[in-house]
Amino acid sequence: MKTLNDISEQLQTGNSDEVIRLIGKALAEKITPAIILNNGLIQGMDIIGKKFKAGEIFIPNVLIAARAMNGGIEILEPHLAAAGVEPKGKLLIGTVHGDLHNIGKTLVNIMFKGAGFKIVDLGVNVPAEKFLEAAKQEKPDVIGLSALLTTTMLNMNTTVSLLRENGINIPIIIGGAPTSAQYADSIKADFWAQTASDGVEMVRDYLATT
Ligand code: B12
Repeated sequence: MKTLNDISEQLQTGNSDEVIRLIGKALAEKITPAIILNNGLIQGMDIIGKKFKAGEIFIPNVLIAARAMNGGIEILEPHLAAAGVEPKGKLLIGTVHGDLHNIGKTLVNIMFKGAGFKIVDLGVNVPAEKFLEAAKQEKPDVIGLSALLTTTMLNMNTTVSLLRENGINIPIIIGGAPTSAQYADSIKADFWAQTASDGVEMVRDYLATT
């Protein structure tokens, strides 16, 4: 549908004003909010994720597309709520204790939000206890841990152990430059993703089969 394609394209170029105008147009054309979200905004963000993964575009492109996505979601949110559209899942995420890097985590949030997830972001330098408390309170579908330092990545181990010892069996995905699939296995995290888009694909596939 033309208006939905236009939304996807304008999102990819980061044209927030056009995205917002086109959402209004789509609503006036009686396209449902869920279709606007899935076939316009999320579709556009999916393409951005794939291009980023392929190295065809870079972080600034992702960030401007994300800004347009956020603007679009803001306009669409009341219509989605009124139509009773449920988020695809909830991601609880944070950068582990001792670590202040947040750019990678922000990209992970953007990609998950783009895939229709609700995000609960605990920020940076997050102690294991805070993850535990939030996991109990928020009951997310997946928990994401980020670390960029070889020293702080050890705190992923502490966090996973504390969550498991306290009976939290929610799937955990870890990521960040020094981490690896082997490391994820060794600390009994459920998933490891090299990039934000890989993470979305893994979690989406996993939740679709449960
Ligand atoms: C920017 C940066 C900083 C900024 C952070 C600003 C911010 N707001 O985030 C500042 C200046 C604060 C900083 C500080 C430090 N930094 Co620094 N920093 C970097 C740098 C240049 C870029 C990191 C980055 O943002 N990359 C871009 C993002 C998009 O990539 P990413 O984080 O890897 O995330 C991607 C994936 O890994 C994945 N991902 C990440 N997290 C997660 C989580 C999940 C769940 C999933 C699924 C995926 C995922 O998805 C992302 C997108 O695909 C790197 C070098 C580098 N090239 O990586 C050094 C680097 C990480 N820093 C380093 C160091 C040593 C430090 C300091 C200790 C320096 C110092 N002596 O003070 C401090 C530590 C501060 C602290 N306690 O955390 C070292 C780490 C070495 C090591 N292996 O331990 C690096 C590698 C530089 C180097 N070569 O020495 N740093």
